[in-house]
Amino acid sequence: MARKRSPSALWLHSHPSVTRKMPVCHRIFLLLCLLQFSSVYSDITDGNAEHLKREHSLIKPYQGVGTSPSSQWDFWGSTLVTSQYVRLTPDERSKQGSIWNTVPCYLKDWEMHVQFKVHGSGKKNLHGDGFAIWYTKERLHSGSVFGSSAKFHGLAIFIDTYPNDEAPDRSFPYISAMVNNGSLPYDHGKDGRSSELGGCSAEVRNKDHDTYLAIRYSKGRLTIMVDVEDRNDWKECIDFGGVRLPIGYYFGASAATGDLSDNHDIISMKMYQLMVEHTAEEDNQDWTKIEPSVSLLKSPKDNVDDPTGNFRSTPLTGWKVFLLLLCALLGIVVCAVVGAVVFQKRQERNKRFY
Ligand SMILES: [Ca+2]
Repeated sequence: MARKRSPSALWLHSHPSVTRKMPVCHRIFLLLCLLQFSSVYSDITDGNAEHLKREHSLIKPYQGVGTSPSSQWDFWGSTLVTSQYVRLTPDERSKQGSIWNTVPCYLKDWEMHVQFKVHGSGKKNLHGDGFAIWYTKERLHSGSVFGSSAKFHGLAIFIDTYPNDEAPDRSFPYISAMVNNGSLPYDHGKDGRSSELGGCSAEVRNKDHDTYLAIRYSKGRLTIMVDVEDRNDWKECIDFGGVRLPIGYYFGASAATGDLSDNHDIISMKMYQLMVEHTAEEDNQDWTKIEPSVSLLKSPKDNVDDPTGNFRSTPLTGWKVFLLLLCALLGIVVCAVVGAVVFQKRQERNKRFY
């Protein structure tokens, strides 16, 4: 029953009601089974082990949320925090709201699981606009992109429920990702199509069951998965290599309504650290100074055999320099030998003429 591509610990965290009802011996058995699964899972994912980071997580009953200096999350605009959900916007026109982690995230490899609920009275396409999950330099900046700032630095995941651009090849709701260094505009009229990394359609509205989104960032690879069909199964939405994001940015969520509206509720945001080994070279970089960017030289599929796509442009390592020098030296030797032979033959020819 464990969620596909989700480790055992996460599953226990996200389904506490299941374990609560079990006798102790069954719980131990389940834990052992899941630990076994976890070790298999670890093998699949290069030894990753996940840990919940509470300082970056938003969990019921949201005790760390508020305006006090010690709070780990604060909020803005129409956001309403209850004991059961964080409502970014109500099902009313022209609302904007957001919630932001006050603690900057210094994890190099992470996975964020978001449980959300988008619901409202609007039928067919008469609802909007959607919500966004952010990992950005800026926090609590109101703006025109799903209730947050348009000129952001970092990563945005948009869960866009309203098709502004009535393109026939795309069905809504549509989930997309965008990486920005503050210079790219988000084109609402085109639903951000020109600046997106990729995306997928997902039926996320008015579901009776729980709906989830997972964002994984590890070694320059951004993967977004959705679980909205009540199958306890992650479905891949976006998988993109060559994504560079710094550490020290903030997680947040925001939503907006316009002429059309919806309730945009966040039930939880759970942040897990991924235990991934980095090379000494990667570790020696100043990760706070990385500029958010995406290498578009390779398609995501090409990056499969190169998990360190993030560091493709780093300086050459020692053995690569040695190989290059060796090649250069061999080239010089070959040229010298050929030159000598040609010179000698010419000399012989000249001697014959005299
Ligand atoms: Ca839209």
